[in-house]
Amino acid sequence: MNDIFPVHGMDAVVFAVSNAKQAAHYYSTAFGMRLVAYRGPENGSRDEAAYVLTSGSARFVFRGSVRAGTDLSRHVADHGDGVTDLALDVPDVDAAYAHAVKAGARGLDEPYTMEDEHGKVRLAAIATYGETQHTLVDRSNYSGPYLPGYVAAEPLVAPPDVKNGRVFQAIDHCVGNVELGKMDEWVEFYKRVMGFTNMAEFIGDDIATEYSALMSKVVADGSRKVKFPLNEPAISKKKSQIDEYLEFYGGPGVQHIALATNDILSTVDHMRAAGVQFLATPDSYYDDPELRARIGEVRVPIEELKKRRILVDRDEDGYLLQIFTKPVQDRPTVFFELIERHGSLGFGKGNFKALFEAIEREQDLRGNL
Ligand code: TYF
Ligand code: FE
Repeated sequence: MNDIFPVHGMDAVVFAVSNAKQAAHYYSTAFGMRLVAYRGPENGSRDEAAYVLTSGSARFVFRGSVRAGTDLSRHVADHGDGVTDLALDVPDVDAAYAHAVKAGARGLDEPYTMEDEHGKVRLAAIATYGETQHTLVDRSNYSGPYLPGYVAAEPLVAPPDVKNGRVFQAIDHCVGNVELGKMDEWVEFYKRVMGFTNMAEFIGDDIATEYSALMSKVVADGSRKVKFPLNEPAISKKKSQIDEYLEFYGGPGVQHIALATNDILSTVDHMRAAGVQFLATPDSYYDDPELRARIGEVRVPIEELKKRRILVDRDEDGYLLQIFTKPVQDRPTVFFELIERHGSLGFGKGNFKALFEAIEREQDLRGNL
C-alpha cells in the first residue's frame, strides 16, 4: 500500500539506567524477561554495560554507564532512570529517514550500517520529544542476538512459572508526556513525519477539567501496530500528574509502556509475588452497579478482578482488562501498564476517572498537591 512511512512494529525500548546490572535482574525476575544479549567492558564496550531482554515480541535494552563523565551518566543524572529510545522496526531505513527529515524531523544519525559475522543491520535516528529518540532499524539481514558489538547471553533466572512461560507477550503502546500546549504539535509531528493518524480515543477539555488534569491524543501507524498516546498537563485544582512527571523527569519523556498479556491474572500474580506494586482501585469501583451493567460478561468472575485490582472497560468493539504499576524507580516518572484486549482497540476510557483518582492518591502521599 502507499504508506509513506511503513513500520513493522517496535524494535526495542531502550532505557538509560543508573545500574543496568540490577535493572536486568529486576526485569528478569519481576517481569519474567529473558536476557539474550550483553555488551560491556569485557567485550570491548569501554563506557557502558548494556543488557538486552525479551518477552515474546517485546525487547527492552538497559544501558548503564561504567564511568563518570559520559553522556549516558549525564542523562541519568538529569532524568533518573528513563527511556531514551523508542526504536522502530522499518522495512527501509533510508527511505524512512529521508522522508522524516524532509518532513521536518531533526536527524540525529544519518543512515549507517553495522556489520559482523551474523550479517548487517541498517540504522538511522531522529529526535522526538524531550531527549527521546526514534532509532529506525532494519535487521532483516541480521541473525545475531541484537546488534553488532553485543554477545549472546544466557537467561539470568529460571523461566517464570506462568502459563505458556511468559509474563507478557508484546508492547501494546508507548506514552509520551509533553509540555503544556505542546500535545497538538507532537500529534502533528507524528502525522507529518511518520504518516501516523489519530485514533478515536482522546482526553479533551471536558474530562481534563473534571478530573484527569491532562489532555491526551493517540497516534498510530497505518497497521495500528505502533500506538503512541501523547499527554500534556491541563489546568486544574490539583497539580497535574503530567506536571509532576515533567518536574521530576526534568522535561518531556516516556511516561508509560503498556505490555500486552493474554492472561492478566497470572501476569499480575507473578509480578505482585515478585514485589511489583500496582495502583489500587477501591472496592466501590467493582461494586458500582452501573459499571457492572456496562461491562457485562467478561472471561473471569469480577471477584477475580476485584481481588487483584484489575480494571475493565468495554466499547463497541469488545472489552479490555488493564492495571497500572506504581512508578518503577525512585522518581515519580516511568510506570507500566498491563493490558489484555478482547476486541477493544481503546485505552480504557471508562477507567480514566478511577485511574486518575488512584494516581492522585499517590501524588498526595508524595506531597504534590
Ligand atoms: O494510555 C492510555 O491512554 C491509558 C490511560 O497519565 C492513561 O493507559 C492516560 C494517561 C495517564 C495514565 C493512563
Ligand atoms: Fe496506556
